[in-house]
Amino acid sequence: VHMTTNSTLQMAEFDKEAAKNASTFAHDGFGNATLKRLFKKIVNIGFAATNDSEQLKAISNLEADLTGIYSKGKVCLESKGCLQLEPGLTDIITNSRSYEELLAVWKGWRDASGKLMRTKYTDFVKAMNAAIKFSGFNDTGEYWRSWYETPTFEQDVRTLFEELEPLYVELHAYVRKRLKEKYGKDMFPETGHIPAHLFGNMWAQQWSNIYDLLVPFPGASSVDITAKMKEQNYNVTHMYRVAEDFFMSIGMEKMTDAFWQNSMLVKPTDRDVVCHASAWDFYDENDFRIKQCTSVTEDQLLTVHHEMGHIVYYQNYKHLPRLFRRGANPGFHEGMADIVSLSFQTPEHMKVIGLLDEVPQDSDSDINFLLKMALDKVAFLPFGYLIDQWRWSVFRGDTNSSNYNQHWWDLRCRFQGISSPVKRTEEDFDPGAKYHIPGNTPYIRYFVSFVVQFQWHEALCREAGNTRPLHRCDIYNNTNAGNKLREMLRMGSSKPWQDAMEAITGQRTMSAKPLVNYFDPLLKWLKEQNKEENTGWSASCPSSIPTPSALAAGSANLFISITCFVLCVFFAFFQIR
Ligand code: KAW
Ligand code: ZN
Repeated sequence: VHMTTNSTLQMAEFDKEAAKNASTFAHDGFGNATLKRLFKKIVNIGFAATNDSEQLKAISNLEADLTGIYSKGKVCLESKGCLQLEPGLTDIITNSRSYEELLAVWKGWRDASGKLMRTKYTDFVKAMNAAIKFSGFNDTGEYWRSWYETPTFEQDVRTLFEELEPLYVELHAYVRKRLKEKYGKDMFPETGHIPAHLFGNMWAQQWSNIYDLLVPFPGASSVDITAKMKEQNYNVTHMYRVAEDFFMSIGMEKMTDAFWQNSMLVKPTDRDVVCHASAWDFYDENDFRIKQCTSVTEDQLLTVHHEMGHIVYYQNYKHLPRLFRRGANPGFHEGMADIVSLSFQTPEHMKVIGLLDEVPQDSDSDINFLLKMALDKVAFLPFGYLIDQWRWSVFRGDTNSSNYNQHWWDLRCRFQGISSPVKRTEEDFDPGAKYHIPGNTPYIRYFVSFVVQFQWHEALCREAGNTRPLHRCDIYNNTNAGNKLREMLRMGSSKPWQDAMEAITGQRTMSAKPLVNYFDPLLKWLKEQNKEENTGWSASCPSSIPTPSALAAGSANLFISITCFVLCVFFAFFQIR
């Protein structure tokens, strides 16, 4: 979380002082495991360990500059004037179905954000790597990974990803088939990649906004939540009340008065702010806040639940010493933030809150629903995996400013099976167009979250005595499930995450199985749909890009040919006469 450079330096002074005091104790030999763990955290001060305060200043200033560029970014379009990412550009990417308009916004955002960050980001990496050496880490990536307290962490996430890949590949093939029907085969490279700007999302990370183009059974039930929300005059406050009601129904505390007074729930009109949603703990057991430029859409309603999930974690571990007031690991905080989304989106729950009139019971509607969920939860997996593959490689020095963008697209092509719709070079810096790069927020936590949230959902539904299939389970109103969840939350980071995992699931490891089980009926259906398809894509990016100008050139050629033909016929006619 960003702070002013002055407060960063003051915090570093405090951390250093505390670490110095703590190291006068032989804490490695402490018999009390919790106390020992606390001391370990006191002495592990990250970047603050550097002996060069200029380095810390540089880190803090560069981060402020980078997020500043991101939050000031504007794209000017002939038809719509100048727009910021939220809500203007996001609205177009979400709703436009014009290849060229989408392309203008996609490229425009990258020109207005990432492209301006390249030198600063290079300096940023240098400064962080230099500072973190003082804490005994080889590079910043190694430091970030240490938060997972698992020596095999890199290998573990790779294994999880490989278990999930077959499901993603089937989803990808189905979506590609349907998008070709919509935009024309000509617009797709031969290599099997899908152009990155067609997914209803600026980063192609979640695809549910183009559900309307992909509905498996148009005749069966599916809902347009955004439309329903507008119809029912949802406003921003109501969205937060709906989320609060869910958490309270499973026995969690209500939001504090300070939350309602101090949060920033709508975008201010008088200044540029960082609109990317976040949740803040002010460490006084009462002042918790959300910062979000909330608008009335389905995506935003889910983000409201996500951010409030972070707050509920804060509320449950507020009794612990400050250094234990964290997630069991960063993936756990994000998992907690998303756990409710699995119940909330079920047709059963949509009916309860009045966003759906009738709960469908037929299998066609079930496939519709599972596809919608997969467009968020499965489509995200390679994206969630690859962001820090890129960053770890940068921190390690395997990737540097001469191949930043090249390596980025290598990963995007290889893992997501998507390709850039226009030529990219090392003048561009496309990683910077995603908030977490300038914001310096690690990303593997979201991959971990998307795996563990299904493990927890399965365990909580068992606790709730659910008898429906996993994807139709809603833990709303179930305090047994809530109590189980609380057992984990209230541990904060006072125990290794394996203990927290055990408290809720009875197991001590991450597992891809619950996610795979959840989507099993959909996987069968997708395989059937893809029987005639060449699933998959080449490992490397396409070497040439089909572009609208090629298409325009194509139609220009056609125009010339037709004109020539007409003229020829015309002259031939006169010749004959
Ligand atoms: C996502 C996207 C859409 C729908 C659901 C989703 N679930 C997860 C994602 C991915 C990711 C994204 O948008 O790419 N989600 C977010 O970035 C949500 C923002 C956040 O809540 O995770 C926020 C990010 C952040 C971190 C630090 C400073 C500023 C923003 N994280 C937190 O607020 C937070 C709170 C407590 C502990 C740790 C992080
Ligand atoms: Zn989050």
